[in-house]
Amino acid sequence: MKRRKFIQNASLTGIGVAVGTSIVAGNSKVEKEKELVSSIFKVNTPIVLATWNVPESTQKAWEILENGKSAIDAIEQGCMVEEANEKGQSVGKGGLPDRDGNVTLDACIMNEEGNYGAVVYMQNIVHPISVARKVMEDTPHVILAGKGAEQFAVSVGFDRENLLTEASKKAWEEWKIKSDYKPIINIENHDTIGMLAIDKNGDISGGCTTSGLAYKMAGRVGDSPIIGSGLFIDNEIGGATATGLGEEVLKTVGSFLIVELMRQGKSPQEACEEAIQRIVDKNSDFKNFQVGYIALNKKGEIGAYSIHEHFSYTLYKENENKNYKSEFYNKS
Ligand code: SD4
Repeated sequence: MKRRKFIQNASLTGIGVAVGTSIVAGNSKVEKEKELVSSIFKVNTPIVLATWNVPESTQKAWEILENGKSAIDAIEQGCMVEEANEKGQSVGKGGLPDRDGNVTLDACIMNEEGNYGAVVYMQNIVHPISVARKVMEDTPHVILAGKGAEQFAVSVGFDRENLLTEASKKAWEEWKIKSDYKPIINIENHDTIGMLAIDKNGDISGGCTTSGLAYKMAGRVGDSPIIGSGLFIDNEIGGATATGLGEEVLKTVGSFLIVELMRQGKSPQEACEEAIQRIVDKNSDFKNFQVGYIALNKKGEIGAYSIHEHFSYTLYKENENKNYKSEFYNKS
């Protein structure tokens, strides 16, 4: 952490510049700053926070962190649990298809160094979060799309698999009878998984993975794999991730907005509320769609807020893995 930033943070917590000055006099300035910051914040790590009711995913991520692994490993493994869960109809295998019956997946991952990788509109691969990590780590690019993403995945060892399950196919066939194309306000307990984690070093990473809106137009890509919209991490500040109608998250660059609001001193909760307010202010029809955000800052504080009721999040902290109802805007 840069000294200027440290002093800003220290004064925010009531520790004056005098403390900052004594650090500079020391020999190992960086180490002393780190020690002091963690003693000030007393962050009880690790922490895992995810959208919706996904206790198996947060459990997996927590186990990885408890074993001393990095937040990025926890994010990948935690998200993979949902991607492989065929009952979850908005992520990975078993995800609801587009209007032509094709399951197309979007995912991204971002680490504590600000590196990011994503796949968009990818078919036939169960774990887009892992392919996104490979894009981040093994290519000079940040986003691969469609056939190219699939080819890359196969080239690095992923198997092709049909992602349309019997249940999803049946749901699609029933949908085709009316072909009613409206964004659905999610009132289930399960959806796109966005996950944020702090590891034992205090580093933050995040990921987001989805099959996107059910029965979308072919080629449609949502917010989930787009940096700053579905996910954003700044290891000096914190992270945020989104679920809901991706078009509205994209137009307001929601996750980046939340992280920037936290940088200005807002709590994760205040930042999530302001990001939802931006969407509501710009849309007189906000009653017809849902957006939900979660956020986590460097101090281990969390926030969650949505337009409508029934958004929830799962928090694994201090040995407790629990699902909570989110606060929401529309009380009418
Ligand atoms: C999308 N944001 O593709 C995703 C879908 C989602 O709850 O999160 N649904 O727009």
